[in-house]
Amino acid sequence: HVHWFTESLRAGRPVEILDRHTLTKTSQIKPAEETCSFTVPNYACQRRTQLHHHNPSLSDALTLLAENAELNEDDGRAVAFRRAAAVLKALPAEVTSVSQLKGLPCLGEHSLRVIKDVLKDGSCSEVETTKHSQRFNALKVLTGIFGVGVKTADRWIRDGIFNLQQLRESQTTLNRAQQAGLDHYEDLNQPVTRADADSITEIVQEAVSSLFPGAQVTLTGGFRRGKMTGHDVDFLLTHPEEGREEGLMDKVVSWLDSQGLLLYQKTSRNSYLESRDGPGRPSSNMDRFERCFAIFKLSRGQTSPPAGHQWRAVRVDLVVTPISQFAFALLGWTGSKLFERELRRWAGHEKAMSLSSHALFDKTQKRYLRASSEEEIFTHLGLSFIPPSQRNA
Ligand code: DCT
Ligand code: MG
Repeated sequence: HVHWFTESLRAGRPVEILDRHTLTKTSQIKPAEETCSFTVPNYACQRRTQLHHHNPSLSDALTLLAENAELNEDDGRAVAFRRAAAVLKALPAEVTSVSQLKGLPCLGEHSLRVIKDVLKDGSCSEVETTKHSQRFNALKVLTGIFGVGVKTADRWIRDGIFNLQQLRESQTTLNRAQQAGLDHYEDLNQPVTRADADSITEIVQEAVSSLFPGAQVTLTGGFRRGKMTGHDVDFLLTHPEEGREEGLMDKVVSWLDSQGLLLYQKTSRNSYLESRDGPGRPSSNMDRFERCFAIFKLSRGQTSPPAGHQWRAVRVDLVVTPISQFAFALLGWTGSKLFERELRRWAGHEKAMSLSSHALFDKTQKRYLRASSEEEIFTHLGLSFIPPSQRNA
């Protein structure tokens, strides 16, 4: 066919299987060096990003530098690396040469240098040095303790504490969360499996439907995006009748506790009030979110604990939302973190709107835009709907 096609062209014979559109496109293809082989929209929320993509070695290198920047509280640099990694995750094929990246958004000089090194040598010296640095590893171990943030970890390092043993031997006072985090460190740093997430969903579902008939449990976070493992399990609880969700958290947490299922829990009455916290006029909507950070005790039968153990600890987040805010909470809690950040940036910069896990406010019209599904929120934002499995930016 190809032979017949080229011969026909050479002979000036009409080639009927190609329409004019196709011919025009073919004739406009430039040599590989001059053209940008890939095109990608600017914002991660305009792109489809699958869990599995074509450039893991490049995105891993950039993600490690992002992580290091986060651990050193350099937010600007962290976001720049995260955005660069996300662009690579969205490409339809493996990158083999930096020239293919010309014209792509979010790839700064620094990120391009890292990409060039990895393409050339299979690794990047800055990444390797970081990966083996004492500070990076100490920050990772210490912030890996539930309840410990970068500020605390940094203070401990300055006091000469670089690992768990040194922390245990020191006289450092720990709060209740940190003590639980240290007690269950090994378990909490083992990936939570999809099977664990399903067992916990069953437990929470059972508790909710027996205590609050009609109330709904939705698995969010990474598992909703199709991840097979996670660092925790995230749930949204709601009731189809506005206001009926009140009191749900206390009852569910008390029940879980009475069953011996909680190793730790802290519930915060996260009182979001549109009238007070919102960017616009007061509204009649006076709802609040409640959140519970918990550590579940999953027994054998509910999970596969480590050899010789009867149970394992798993981090679980429970969030209660009124039904009027459910779609916003669902969108906000599904992630990924970068996808969420990009949604908010898009809303603010491109649409003069303000998006949160509670609401969407249109600054031009000076009013809240209501939505009862994620699809409606994407429509309000002028974006094509991206399903959860493609929000893995
Ligand atoms: N989230 C966010 N911004 C944050 C923290 C969280 O937008 N600073 C949202 C996005 C994801 C969701 O909350 C749940 O958070 P995590 O559990 O930290 O993320 P995850 O994607 O579920 O990751 P993992 O699979 O490791 O639990
Ligand atoms: Mg999660």
